[in-house]
Amino acid sequence: MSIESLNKRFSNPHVRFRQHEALVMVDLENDHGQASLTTFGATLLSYRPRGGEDLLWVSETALYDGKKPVRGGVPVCWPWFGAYDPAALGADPSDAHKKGHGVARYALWDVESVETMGDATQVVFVLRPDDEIRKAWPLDFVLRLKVSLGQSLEMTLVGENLSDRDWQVSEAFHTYFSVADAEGLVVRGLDGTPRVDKLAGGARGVQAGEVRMSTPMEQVFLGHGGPLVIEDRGNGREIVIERESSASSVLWNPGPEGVKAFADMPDDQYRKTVCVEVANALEDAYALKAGASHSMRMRLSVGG
Ligand code: TA6
Repeated sequence: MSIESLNKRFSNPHVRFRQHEALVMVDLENDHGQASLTTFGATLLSYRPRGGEDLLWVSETALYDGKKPVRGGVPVCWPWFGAYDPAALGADPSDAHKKGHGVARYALWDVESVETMGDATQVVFVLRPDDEIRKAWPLDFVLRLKVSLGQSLEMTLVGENLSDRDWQVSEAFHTYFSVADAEGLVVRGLDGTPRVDKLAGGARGVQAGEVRMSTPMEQVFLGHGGPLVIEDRGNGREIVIERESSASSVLWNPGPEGVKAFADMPDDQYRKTVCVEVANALEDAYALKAGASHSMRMRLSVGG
C-alpha cells in the first residue's frame, strides 16, 4: 500500500506514515512523547518521552534496504531466539540457518489498526506467513505486535499457533538502548538470578548483586520476570523495563573487537549501546500448543 493510502486508511491526528529509503516508517506523536517504527520487522526505532532523550540506539550505518534488519531499536525475535535449533523447534526448514533470531524481523508486516485509546496512541502490526517465511518456518501462525505510546511505551507480542501441532517458542524484544557509556553500566533487578555466560562457553552461575556491564558481554538470565533498571547515569536517567510473561533477560554488548564484525555498526559505537532483552530463551522457551496463543509484554519508561 502506498504512503498516501496508508495515511488515508489509518488516518489519525497522532500517526503519520512516511517513506525512508526502502522502508515504510510510522511516526507517533502525542502529549506523552514520540515514537517511530518501521513495518519491516515491526521494529520500533525511536522512543522519546516528552521532554526527554531517545531511549533507543540506532546505528548511524544501519541499512534501510528491507533486506537486513535495521541495526538498533527493538528487533522482534520470533519464533526462535538466537541460532535456529531444529531439535528444539521440531520443523525442518531448508534455509533457516540463514535467519538468526527467527523470521519476524526479516518480514514485512501489515498495519492492522491505528487507534486512540484514552490518551494513548496504539498501532497494531500483523504478520501472517507468506512463501518466503514458509521456507524457513512451515507451520501456520499469526503474530501481532501492539505498540502503545502512553505514559510509557508498551509493546505486546501475541503469537498464535494456527497449525495442527505444538511447537517450542523462544523469543525476545532485542532492545538496543542508548546509554552514555556501556562500560561499567549498572543494571538492577537480577540479584540472585541463575545465569548463563555465553562468552565463557555457557558457564552457569548465579548473579550476586547488581550487574555491572563489561564490554564485551553476553549473558542470559533465567527464570525470573521482575523489572530491570538501567542506571544510565551519564545521561542523568534510569531506564525502567517492566514485563509480563517473560522469564529471561539477555544482556549483550559486542565489545571493541566484536563490533568489528558488524558492518552496520561503527567501531566506536559499542560504548554507546547495550542490549537488555526481554525474552523467553533457553529453558524458558515454552510450548505453544496447536490453536493456542501467548503474549509477552514489555513496558519502557524513564525514572529518576
Ligand atoms: O542477543 C545477543 C545476540 O544473539 C548476540 O549473539 C549477537 O551477535 C546479537 O544478538 C546480534 O545478532 P544479529 O543477528 O542481529 O547480528
